[in-house]
Amino acid sequence: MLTIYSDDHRLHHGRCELIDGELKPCFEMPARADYVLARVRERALGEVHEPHDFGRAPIERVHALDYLEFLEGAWARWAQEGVDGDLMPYIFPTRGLRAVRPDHLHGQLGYYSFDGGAPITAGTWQAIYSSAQVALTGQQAIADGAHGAFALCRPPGHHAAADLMGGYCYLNNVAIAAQACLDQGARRVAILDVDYHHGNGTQSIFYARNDVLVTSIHGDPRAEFPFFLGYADEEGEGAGRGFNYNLPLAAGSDWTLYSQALDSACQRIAAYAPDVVLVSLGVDTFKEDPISQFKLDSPDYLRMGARIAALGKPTLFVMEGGYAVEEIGINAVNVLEGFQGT
Ligand code: OKP
Ligand code: ZN
Repeated sequence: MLTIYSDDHRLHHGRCELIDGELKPCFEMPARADYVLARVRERALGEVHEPHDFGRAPIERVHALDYLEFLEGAWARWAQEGVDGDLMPYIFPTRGLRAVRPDHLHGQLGYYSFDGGAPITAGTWQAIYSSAQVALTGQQAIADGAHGAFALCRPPGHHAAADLMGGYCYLNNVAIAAQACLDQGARRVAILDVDYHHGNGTQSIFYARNDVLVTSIHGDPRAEFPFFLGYADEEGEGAGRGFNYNLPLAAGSDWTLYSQALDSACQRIAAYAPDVVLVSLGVDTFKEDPISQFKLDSPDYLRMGARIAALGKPTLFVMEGGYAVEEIGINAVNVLEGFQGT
């Protein structure tokens, strides 16, 4: 299977995130992609290609122009203020405040964020732009006839909405790839999000649409980030009613429980009869993931890949989460090898 990878991910290296009242090193770090790429090579999964540059147009199909302009220009504005730290929001237009777009950098930062977990650094724009191009290049491989491809995206994307960053995400790579499939003639696209966290951004982007089925298995938002979306009763709206399928699971869920949810998601996807399947591949469901509460073990990821393969559809895997454990390489590549049956 072809892997798409860009070294540009290194240009995004946030210094810290707020954890338990302390600023600690970001879990979403460059080493994550290194682990995964090293495992791709160790297992000789296939060729590793640089992304093509498809420009901004396919990104603009998903994200608001003002949001993109803000992301691209934020660091230069911040640097003018002569401050040393990463750019992080500290106020948000929540209940009782107005969702206006102020002039001040920090007002706009809060306007375009849903949490404080997506720091902007000097290289963030280039890294997120390239991460989206990685997804688009994987999409092109599928459109050109590959049965499977792996977009080794970093930063991840599934929490990013049309004009909101958060949860380590800025541009929604899988949504950008899904839209590109449609723009090139696909009629129905299915997204299967197996990251431990609910993909609130992906859900929100396609919530009122029936040309993208969004299915997600994740930690129950009553007890897990992102808390404010991802419940089972969110089924889509308007034309999109019935085209969003959430499968929240309790903390401590192991493969026995997980595989039942995966079966349900795959049955829903099969009934949709999509032209293509896009997998938001987070491996933070691993039992030793430092920020997550599921109990999947490494061999379970082979089974996950095999179950996805049983759909029999062209499939693009888009890297999402999985944190600070060397096993993220083993687990991510196990899904791909399970898919290939190798
Ligand atoms: C991104 B992805 C703060 C914890 C915040 C954010 C998790 C983002 C996960 N103490 N956690 O879905 O893997
Ligand atoms: Zn996650």
